[in-house]
Amino acid sequence: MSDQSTSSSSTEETLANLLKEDRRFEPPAELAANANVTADAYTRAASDREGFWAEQAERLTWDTRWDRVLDWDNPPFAKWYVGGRLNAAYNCVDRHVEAGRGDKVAIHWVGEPEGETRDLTYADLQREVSKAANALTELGVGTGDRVAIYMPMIPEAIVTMLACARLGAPHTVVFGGFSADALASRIDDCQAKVVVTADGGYRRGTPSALKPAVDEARTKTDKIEKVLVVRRTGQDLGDDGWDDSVDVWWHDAVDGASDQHTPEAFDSEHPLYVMYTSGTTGKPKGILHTTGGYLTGAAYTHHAVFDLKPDTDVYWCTADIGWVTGHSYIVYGPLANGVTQVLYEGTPDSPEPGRWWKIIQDYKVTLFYTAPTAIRSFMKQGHDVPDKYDMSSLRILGSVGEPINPEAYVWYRHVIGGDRTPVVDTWWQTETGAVMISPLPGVTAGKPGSAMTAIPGIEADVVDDEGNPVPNGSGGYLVVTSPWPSMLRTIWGDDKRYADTYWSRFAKQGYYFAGDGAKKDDDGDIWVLGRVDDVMNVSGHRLSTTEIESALVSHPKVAESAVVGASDPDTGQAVVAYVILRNEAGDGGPDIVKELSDHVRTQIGPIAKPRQIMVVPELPKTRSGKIMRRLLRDVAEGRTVGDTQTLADASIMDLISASQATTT
Ligand code: 6R9
Repeated sequence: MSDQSTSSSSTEETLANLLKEDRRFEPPAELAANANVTADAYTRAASDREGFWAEQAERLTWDTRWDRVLDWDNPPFAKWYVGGRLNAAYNCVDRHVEAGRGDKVAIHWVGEPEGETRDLTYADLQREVSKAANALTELGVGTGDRVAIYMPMIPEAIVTMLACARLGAPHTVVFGGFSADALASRIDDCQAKVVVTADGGYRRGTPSALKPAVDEARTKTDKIEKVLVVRRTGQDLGDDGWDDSVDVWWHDAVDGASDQHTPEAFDSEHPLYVMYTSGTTGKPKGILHTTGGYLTGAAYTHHAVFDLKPDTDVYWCTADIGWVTGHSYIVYGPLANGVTQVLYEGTPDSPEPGRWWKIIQDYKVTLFYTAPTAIRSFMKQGHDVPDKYDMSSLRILGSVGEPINPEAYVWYRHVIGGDRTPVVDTWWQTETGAVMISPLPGVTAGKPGSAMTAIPGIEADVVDDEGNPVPNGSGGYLVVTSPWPSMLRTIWGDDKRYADTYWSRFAKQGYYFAGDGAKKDDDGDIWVLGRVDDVMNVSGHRLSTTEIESALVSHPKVAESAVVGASDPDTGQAVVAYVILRNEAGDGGPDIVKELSDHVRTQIGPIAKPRQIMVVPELPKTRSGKIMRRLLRDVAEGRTVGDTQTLADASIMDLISASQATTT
């Protein structure tokens, strides 16, 4: 157990450490010699960006070609491939069958219970997607209708997403770990009329129910007309667990449906999906992606960043389809590129710690994409476990979701990649739709901890408060300086919030503000430092402080709360909550911490559960009443409390620091 993950207690320290980092990893010669994308792509894209993106769109099969690459006449509302028409599902499935690759495996599905596997070829996928599209039509889903998907990692989840895309019915996938409340609010916001779910899924060896959360969501929103249910675990749904007027079994509706379905071509700007993500205010934002530009971005980046060779590579992305990474890099990018990929249902260490490495060995995975939080948890187990497996098939490793610490990067490359494999640290967001900043595996000499530079076709920079580019060696805000095909088009139903959130900060320059802080090193390479707003990143998942605060305040004993993200060696950041109890609640009782923690769990989901809850007498506020989270973060991370000058009452921090010892 010599390998240890490192975490620094403050941004300053992190920066200082990062800048001492001088290890470099050159691309392997053979990879460089055969790379899909070479260094000249940067200059080609910079000299004619729209021409470059027109070339990338040729990766797709269009029913009608576009007549204009980009319409940016009314910023920040973009239209890409104007006039073009295509069907996303046709591009991900049918065209591969038509090209004679119907027998190629699209998905090697691995269930969590050992020995339970299923392979789907592209021809299988075409039949399944057609059947599901026909069944959804029967249930009343038409073009433009929204469908919510709340499913475990089973092939039917991908089939449903593609069936929706085939019908032009935007899907909204809600992570299976989210609660009934979170599900209901998302369904309400985008007015989804059909929900596709399963009785449950396997987590750590036991069936974990999903359907009851949909039933509960139906008591909180009246939008749901039909619920289509896959029988996955066969668990008992209970006496009240089925409503014949609403619930329909997948095996009744889909299995018997016709496997013939003609895909219709939709406008390039037709909505493809809405994905909810945390914002700085309480309500999650429904990020809207459309068809032509998004699919172009997903397919191109998957080809470029993973150097994908569809005839020989076996790809595996461990993300859940409930997050954007699952959308762009399990479903749309890889399938548009005709890849063979692994889809794994369960937890990384079930039933044994080496489960992932065994899957890599068994399926001879060549391209592997995961998150720093997973890498850090494996580091803790040491290298003995992965050392037992033959992972010599691997040729490129990817990382996404949060900054990867240099030690985790080096461990990943060394222990998992046998020192052969480039590590691509890919920076992007739900909003960007596809990878924006990343090394190119055949071009870039990687620096552990740096996402390096914007990929060809993308223009990003680090700017100061005024929007001026910072010189090398300085930090600032990460911005994207020109529109890109897979950019979000708006926030569902709220154009104003879209413009305000992303485009008002640097309105003068017309830059997209990502909400992340970053640093340019002496070579001009980019090091992403994390969020500058009140959004936390826990295990690579974005959570808003306000959302958790609202959940806490909805508890009858809580008067006020403040939530901060504190650095955590395992999860990157962890949720730390400070609460003031209502007078009538007294000291809250002996179980107050557990009570509140369970409350957050049911309101939002287990992922939002605070690591620590502190009952405090007061919260640090400025004279204008703004909570000074910076000071609370100091306490949570065990630092000396910083500058308290602007506090209305400076003695409050002593009270809070004293409370810490008693209530964690
Ligand atoms: C794809 C995804 C986006 C936020 C983003 C940033 C953080 C993602 C990163 C990274 C440093 C990387 N982030 N990748 N930070 N290095 N390689 O994660 O989307 O869930 O929307 O989160 O995640 O803070 O702003 P999303």
